[in-house]
Amino acid sequence: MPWRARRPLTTLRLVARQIEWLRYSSWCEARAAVESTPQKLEMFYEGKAKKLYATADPDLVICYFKDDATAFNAKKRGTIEDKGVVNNRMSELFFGLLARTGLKTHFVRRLNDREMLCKRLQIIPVETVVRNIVAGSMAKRLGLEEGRELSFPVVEYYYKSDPLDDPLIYPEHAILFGWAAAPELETIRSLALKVNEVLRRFLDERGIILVDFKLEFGRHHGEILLGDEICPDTCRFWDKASRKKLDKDRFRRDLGDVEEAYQEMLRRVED
Ligand code: AIR
Ligand code: ASP
Repeated sequence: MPWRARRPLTTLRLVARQIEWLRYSSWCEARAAVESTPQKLEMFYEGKAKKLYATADPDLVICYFKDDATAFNAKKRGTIEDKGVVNNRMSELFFGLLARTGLKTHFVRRLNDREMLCKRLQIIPVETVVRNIVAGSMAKRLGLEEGRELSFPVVEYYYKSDPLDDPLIYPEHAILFGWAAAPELETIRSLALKVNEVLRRFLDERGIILVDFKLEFGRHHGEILLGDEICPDTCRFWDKASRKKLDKDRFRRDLGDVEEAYQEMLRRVED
């Protein structure tokens, strides 16, 4: 009987198909697991506030946010409890906001409380500072009182060098010494001013004055992307009503309530 002869074959086929399906679904599960929690491989950089780890994908890195706090080129050291958690979450929110306005950043997604997945950048050794109000080193260098409003935002460049204490430079220096090409600096300047516009408006609606901030940029497959972090370590935030400082100046200047200021800023940004 032909049906009898075919029966075992059909069963075998079914079993084979089932095995194939099981293999495929476990492959899918494994792939999804890798995609959602990429493995941290070797740590290839440790800075003052962050550690960077390689992943199996050469284009992606995991950035771990520490609680360690330093100021004045690490001459002052300490810890700010849960700073890493606040900076990771706040950077996620700001990078997300910037992405929605078409600004490209290294941020891919937040993985957990202290880690985010980022595109691997070749960091340009020039720190870009945008200022809306006189404060910090600008007040000191020019003998001006902190708090004076600038009639237009000023973009400054600093050479990223610990042994030299990140000196202020002219953009020409960056071009001359090969730290960045002229068109790259043009892009950086216009991106920094756009970031200023977006963040300033967003923070103003939340009762915060964006006094100044520092950005770092890097190269990624021929494109300039915004890197690093955007948080109370890298920005000056003042409460609009009371002018209370809600950033790392509380740590730098021993003003107290450091942790509270970081948490308060996160609450305002999450609102
Ligand atoms: N900044 C500069 N280097 C490191 C950091 N975090 C930031 C400061 C401040 C701005 O750049 O947090 O928001 C200007 O700093 P300064 O010290 O030049 O006035
Ligand atoms: N974090 C840097 C340092 O340790 C600069 C600062 O934030 O003051 O010098």
